[in-house]
Amino acid sequence: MVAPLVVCVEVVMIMRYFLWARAKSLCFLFKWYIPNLFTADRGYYSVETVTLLVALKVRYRDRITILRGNHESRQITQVYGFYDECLRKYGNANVWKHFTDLFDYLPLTALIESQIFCLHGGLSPSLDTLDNIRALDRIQEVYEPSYAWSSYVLRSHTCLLFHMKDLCGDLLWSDPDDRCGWGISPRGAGYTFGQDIAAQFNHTNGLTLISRAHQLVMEGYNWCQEKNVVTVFSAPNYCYRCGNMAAILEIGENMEQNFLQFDPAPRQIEPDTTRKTPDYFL
Ligand SMILES: [Mn+2]
Repeated sequence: MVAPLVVCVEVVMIMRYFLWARAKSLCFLFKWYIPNLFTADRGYYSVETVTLLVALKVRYRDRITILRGNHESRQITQVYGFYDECLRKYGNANVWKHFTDLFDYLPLTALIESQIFCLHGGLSPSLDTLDNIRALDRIQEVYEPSYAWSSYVLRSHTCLLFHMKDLCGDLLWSDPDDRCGWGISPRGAGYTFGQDIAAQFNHTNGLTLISRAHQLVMEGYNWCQEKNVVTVFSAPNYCYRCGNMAAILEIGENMEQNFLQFDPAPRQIEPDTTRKTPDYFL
């Protein structure tokens, strides 16, 4: 990726409040636009959001990069709303099937000017270098949390297929943590990694920053691990009730970083749905 560009994450509801109105100018104002990554779940308009993003990708394929997130899988979308929404709006699961097939082809990571490493979740103890990540066979379903525990045990000695699946999943599920080193993630998938891990990864790969999503942050963005990692979250008032601000990250021509924060648009009439908001908030 070449700067200038915009990094935008977790746009589950952004289309309704922001992207829909601003998409055209975003596309034209900035050379690249990176949803990093949208979550195709948990909004009333997930199918419209993902349709718009894919349409924009088709129209401006060199200017938009869409990365895969932990919700872009068959299992997770069946739990958190995307499957039900497709069924409700189209009367069958075809649209859901086509989108989830498409998700298998989304890249897991992106690199801006060889300096900023973008991905949804975080690092993996088995992937020390960018070349390790490039070598992954990523075109496949990624694991879901319940599976991850068993695969954690299996990882050391069983088949390569499981191993690959796990490594792709780590990139979508892991989180930074205050504790040093690697830790078991409370999510039941991926790992937690400390500042020492992030600093070492950045040093080894000649990076200045890891830009990731995956965790709600009240200001829309949050620096951590001595500025080795930034979390960017672009869905205001997440799940229609978290009260958080959202942010996107502009990267200028000289790699200068500027966060743009925004609130949700005023609520209009909610669609007629009885969908229950899931407990899972991360
Ligand atoms: Mn996530």
